[in-house]
Amino acid sequence: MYLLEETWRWYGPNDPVSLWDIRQAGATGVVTALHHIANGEVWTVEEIMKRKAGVEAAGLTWTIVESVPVHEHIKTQTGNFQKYIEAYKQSLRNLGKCGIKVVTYNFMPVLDWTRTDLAYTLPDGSKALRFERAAFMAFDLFILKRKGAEAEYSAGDKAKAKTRFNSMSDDEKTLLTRNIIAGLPGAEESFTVGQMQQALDRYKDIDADKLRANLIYFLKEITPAADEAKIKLAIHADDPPYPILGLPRILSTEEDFRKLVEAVPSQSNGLCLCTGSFGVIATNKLPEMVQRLGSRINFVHLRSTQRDAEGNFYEANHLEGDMYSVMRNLLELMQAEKRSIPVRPDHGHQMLDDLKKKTNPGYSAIGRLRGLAELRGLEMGIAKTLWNEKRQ
Ligand code: DNO
Repeated sequence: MYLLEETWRWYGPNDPVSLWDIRQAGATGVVTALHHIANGEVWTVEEIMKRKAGVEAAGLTWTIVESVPVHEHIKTQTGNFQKYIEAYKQSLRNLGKCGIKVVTYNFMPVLDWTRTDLAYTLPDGSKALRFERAAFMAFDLFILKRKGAEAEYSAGDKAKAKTRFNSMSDDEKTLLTRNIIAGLPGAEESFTVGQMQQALDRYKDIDADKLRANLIYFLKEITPAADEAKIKLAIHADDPPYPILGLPRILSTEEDFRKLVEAVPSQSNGLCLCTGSFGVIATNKLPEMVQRLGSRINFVHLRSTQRDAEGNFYEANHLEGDMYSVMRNLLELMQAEKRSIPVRPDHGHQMLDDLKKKTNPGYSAIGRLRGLAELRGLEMGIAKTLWNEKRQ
């Protein structure tokens, strides 16, 4: 029987969560990246092997990278973008030589994932990540004072943003700004307010169609290298999956992903199905996406987002939402395709002893341990019921 490959994201030797912690959580695979290598530089075989040896010394495996960052020049097709594409191909070849099987990446302009609140207290006292639309609009209109922002919001939204802005203390404004632009764990870029406007300006003539065309160009260039290196690519969904700061979005729905596959059918062109990111849009039906996207799913992030009609969301416990059906469909897919699919518990709550520690937002140990344990139990319950199989 094919079961999920349980993995865990690790930020490298500086991560407060150690490889042994990961092993004790019961994961077998580590998902990591060479964060010390500048965006756009080639990952050498030597550096990859060094990291791999470290992971293996703790009895774990490293077959998934999250992420090899895509340089902003590739997304905008400006400057020396072709040089960065060549470097990307070389990194893929080198990763392939070292036994890496999956490379995760994203094509979000300027910012990787975005939240307004990294310590949203839940009724049980644990802390979750949250995106609050009014706070985000307040940042956009009154802190960043983005060019053109005024014209993009309705009068009602502007009023909400103003009220929210006026309710914040100076410290809260500073914290909000830092949460949005200083880069969350794993983010490839980090900005000051001044630099942020410049970064946004680079997209002033790039709409969603143009950004998608640039992504397709990039995929046409790199998929032959990925195929040759036996690497599967896994593009991550936009997070949040709607436009922010006037920037275009191109991977927020199943349809968005289909467009990429139609343009670049190569088998290495695949998806990182992030249930948390896609789950923010009510019309993204996650269990059906598992069934329909099937062989294109190269990696899965499992978490659950609780959204409301305003566009706010927070990260709930892992099993909330319809995680049962997602899990059941993943199990069915794995049996049909005779392969094990790697998953990781995404963004745990900061809880218990971790509340006293400095942790990477979303990536503290205990919350993810809870998430992984619950997901493993759910998987075993379904496997035992439907196939009379259980995890050893
Ligand atoms: C956030 C992560 C993202 C993801 C990248 C993939 O927690 O899911 O940072 O790693 O978008 O390139």
